Amino acid sequence: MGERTAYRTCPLCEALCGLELTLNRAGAVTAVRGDREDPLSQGFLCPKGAALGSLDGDPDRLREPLVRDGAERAPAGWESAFEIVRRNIGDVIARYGKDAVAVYVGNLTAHSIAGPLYTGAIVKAIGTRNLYTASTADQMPKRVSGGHMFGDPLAVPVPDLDRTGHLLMLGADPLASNGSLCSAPDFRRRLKAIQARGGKVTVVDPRRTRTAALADEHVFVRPGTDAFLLIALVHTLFAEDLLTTADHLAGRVNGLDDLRALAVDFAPERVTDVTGVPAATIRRTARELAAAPRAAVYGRVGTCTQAYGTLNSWLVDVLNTLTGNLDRAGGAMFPRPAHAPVYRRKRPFTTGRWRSRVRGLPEINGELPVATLADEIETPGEGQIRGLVTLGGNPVLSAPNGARLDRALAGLDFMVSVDPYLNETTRHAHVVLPPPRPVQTPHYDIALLGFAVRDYARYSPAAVPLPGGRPSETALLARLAALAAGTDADPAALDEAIITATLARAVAHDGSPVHGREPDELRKMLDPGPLAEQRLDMMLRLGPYGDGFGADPSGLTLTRLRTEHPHGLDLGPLKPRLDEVLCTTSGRIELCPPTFAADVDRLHSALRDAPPTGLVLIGRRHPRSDNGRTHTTPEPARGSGTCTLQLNPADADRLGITAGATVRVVSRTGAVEAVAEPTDTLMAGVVSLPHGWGHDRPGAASHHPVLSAVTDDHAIDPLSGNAVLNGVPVLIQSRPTALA
Ligand SMILES: Nc1nc2c(c(=O)[nH]1)N[C@H]1C(S)=C(S)[C@@H](COP(=O)(O)OP(=O)(O)OC[C@H]3O[C@@H](n4cnc5c(=O)[nH]c(N)nc54)[C@H](O)[C@@H]3O)O[C@H]1N2
Ligand SMILES: Nc1nc2c(c(=O)[nH]1)N[C@H]1C(S)=C(S)[C@@H](COP(=O)(O)OP(=O)(O)OC[C@H]3O[C@@H](n4cnc5c(=O)[nH]c(N)nc54)[C@H](O)[C@@H]3O)O[C@H]1N2
Ligand code: SF4
Ligand SMILES: [Mo]
Repeated sequence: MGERTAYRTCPLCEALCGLELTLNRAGAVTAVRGDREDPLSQGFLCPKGAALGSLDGDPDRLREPLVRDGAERAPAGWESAFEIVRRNIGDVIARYGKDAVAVYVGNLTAHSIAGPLYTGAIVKAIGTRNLYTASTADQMPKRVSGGHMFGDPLAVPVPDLDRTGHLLMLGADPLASNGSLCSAPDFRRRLKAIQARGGKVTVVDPRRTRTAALADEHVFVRPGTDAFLLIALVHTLFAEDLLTTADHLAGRVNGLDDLRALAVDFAPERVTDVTGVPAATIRRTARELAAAPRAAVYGRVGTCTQAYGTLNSWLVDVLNTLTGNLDRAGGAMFPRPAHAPVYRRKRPFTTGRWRSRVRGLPEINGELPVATLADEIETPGEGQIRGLVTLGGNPVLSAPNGARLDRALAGLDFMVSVDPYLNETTRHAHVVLPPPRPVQTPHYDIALLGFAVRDYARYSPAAVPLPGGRPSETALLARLAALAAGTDADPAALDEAIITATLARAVAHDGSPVHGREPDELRKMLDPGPLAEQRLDMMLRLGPYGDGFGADPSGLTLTRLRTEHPHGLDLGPLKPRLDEVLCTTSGRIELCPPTFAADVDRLHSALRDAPPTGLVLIGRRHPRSDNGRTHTTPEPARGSGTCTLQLNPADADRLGITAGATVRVVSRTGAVEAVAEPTDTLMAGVVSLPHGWGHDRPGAASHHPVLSAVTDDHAIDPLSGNAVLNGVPVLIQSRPTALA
C-alpha cells in the first residue's frame, strides 16, 4: 500500500545495470529488482545491487555536515560549514600558496553526474597542481597507453564481448567485479555466449578465479610478469608470420618495424622462467589469437596495478592491432558515448608538464601519483601540502601504504571531504559535507558510458525529492568550487560560464552540427532543469546521437531520454570509429612509442637477473564487497572466511602453516595479521588478501587485515605513476604465540 516503482541505474559498479526500485510512502527502498526493460542489463542484478536499499537507507549515512574541532565532532548547518571551508581554504592558500591545497578524487565521483562535471572546476578554482585521484591506483596505464598510441587518454578500446569469438583476458575477474573499463552487465552470460558460439575464453591470472574457472583455459602467470608474456606473444606473431594485414588498418599504423625489432629478444622460451608460463602455451596462445576470425585481448586491474602497468596496457592493444582486431566488430572497439561530441579538436597527449615536489614524479593526465601524496604532505618546505579536499574516496584503504597516509592526514592544517560517511579517511576531515542518498540523486554515467559494450544512454531522475535546504551532490561540488575560488560568487556562474564557452566553441567549429548558429538561440533551447542537467542536455544534443539543437529533429535530447526512454536507450552495437578517435600528431596508430620502447629495457634487465623466488602478494575482490566501502554496507560485508590470506598448499606446507592459523604478512611498509586459507586456486609463490577491508567503525579496532598497510608507496609503474598493488614482495610468518 502506498508503494511505488522507480527506475534508475545502479550506481555501485561499472556494469551500469538498470534497477526497478520499490519505494514506500516514506521514500524508503523496500525492494530492488533488475529492470527487465533495460536494453543493456535486461533484468540482471547482482547481490550488491540487490542490497542497494540497505545502503540507501543506512542509518550511519551522514545527513548534515560534520565539523571537527580536535577530537570533538559536531553536526553543523550547511551555511556555517561552507563558511568554515571558505575561510580555511582561503587561509591555507594565503599563507602557503595554491599548491598547498591538494585535491583527492575517489572512484565514487566517476559514478555520478556531479564528479565529472565539477571536479575540474574545483581544481581550477584552487589553482593547485596537487591533484591526486584513484586513477593512479587503478587505470592510469590505460590512459597513458591510449594517449601515446591513439593520441587521446580517453581512447581505451573495449572488447566487443557480444560479437567476439575469442577473448584473451588478463588480470580481470569480472565474475567478482562485474567488469571494469568494459561495462557489460551479466558478464557471465556474455562469456558463456562466446563459448556457445563456439568461441574460446582464456584467462591469465595468478589465481584460479571464478572467471578463470568458467573459462575454457586458465593460464597461471606469476604476478607482475604479464609484460614478458605479452611481448613474447608479439614476438611469436612476428616470428611465425601470423600478422593479419587487416584492410581497415592498412596505412594507419606507425612503428611496425621498430616493434618487430623490439620483440626479437623475447622468444617464449626466454620468458618462461620469469612468467611461469610454458613456452608451448605462449606459442599456442599466439596462434589461436591470430587464427580466430574475431578476437579481443583485454587486460584490467591486475595488469594495470603492477610494475609494468603501461607496458601491459600498450602490448594488449598492440596485440589487438597486429591481429587486425582493433576497431572491428568482434574485436577491441571504441565506444561512442552519446554525450561526447565527436568533432572536438584535441591537444596532443603529453606527460610531465610539471613534477611532484618531493620525488620529482611526472604529471600524467593533469595529476600526480597517489603513491606520493603522503610524501607531499609530510615533507616540509615550500609547496608542502597543508590542506586537502577529498571527493568520494577512501585513500587510507585504497592507496599504497595507507597507514602512512593515515598518519600524514592527521597532520594537515585543514581537510574537507565530500562523503556520506565517517570512515578511515574522512575521520581526519575538519568538515565532512555529505551528499544525499542515491535515490535522491539523478544519475547519468558521464564517466563510464564511454566503456560500455554497446552504445547506450540512460538518465535516471531522482526517485525521492531532496528535503528543503539539503544540497544535491552537484550543488555541493559547484558550491565548493565557488568557495575554493575565494569568492562568495553564485555557483551558478560557473555552469553559465561553461555553457557559454561550450556553445561558443560549438558554433565556431565547422564539424559541429550547430556550426554558424547563434549561441543565444541555443542557450534558450536547453532543458529547463537544474544547471547540471542543462549542461548534460547540451552535451547530448551536441553528441553523435544528438538532435544538434533541432538540426536532426529525431535526435537525442535530455528531455527525450528522460521521458521516452526511462529504461535506457540502446544505440546499437559498437561501430568502427578509428577516424574519429585517432588524434596522434602523425594521424596514425603509434605502435611503438619511444617512451614505451625505452621502458622495455626494464624487461631486458629483469631477464638478465635470476628470476625472483620469494612470495608475492596480490589483492582480490569479493562479489559482495565494494572497494573501501564494505564496512558501510552491512549486508554485503558479512560472510565468513572472506578476509583470509590465501596461499598455495605447497607454500603452506613448506612454511608449516595450517588452515585457520593466524599468520603475519610482512612487507617493506608494514605487517598485518590474517587467518591462513591454503587453496590450490593460488599459484605457488603467490599469496592473496582481499582489497578494501578495514575497520568496522572509525575509532574501533580493526577486525580485518588492511591490505593498504602492506602495499608499498615506493613501488610505481614509472610511465603512468600507477601504484604497484599486485606482486608486492612479502614474508609470511607464523604468529608468535601470544603471551599467556
Ligand atoms: N565486488 C566488487 N566489485 C567491484 C569492486 C569491488 O571492490 N568489489 N571494485 C570495482 C572497481 S573500483 C574496479 S576498478 C573493478 C576492477 O575489476 P577487475 O579488473 O575485474 O578487478 P579484480 O576483480 O580485482 O580482478 C583482478 C584480477 O587480477 C589478478 N591479478 C593480480 N595480479 C595480477 C598480475 O600480475 N597479472 C595478472 N594477469 N593478473 C593479476 C587477480 O588475481 C584478480 O583476479 O571492480 C569493480 N567492481
Ligand atoms: N591493494 C589494492 N588497492 C587498491 C585496489 C586493489 O585492487 N588492491 N583497487 C584500486 C582501485 S581499482 C580503486 S578504484 C581504488 C578506489 O579508491 P577510492 O576511490 O579512494 O576508494 P573507495 O573505497 O572506492 O571510496 C569510496 C568513498 O566514497 C564514499 N561514497 C560512497 N557513496 C558516495 C556518494 O554518493 N558520493 C560521494 N561523494 N562519496 C560517496 C565512501 O564513503 C568512501 O569514502 O582503490 C585502489 N586500491
Ligand atoms: S553488477 Fe554492478 S551495477 Fe549491476 S547490480 Fe551489481 S553492483 Fe549494481
Ligand atoms: Mo577501480
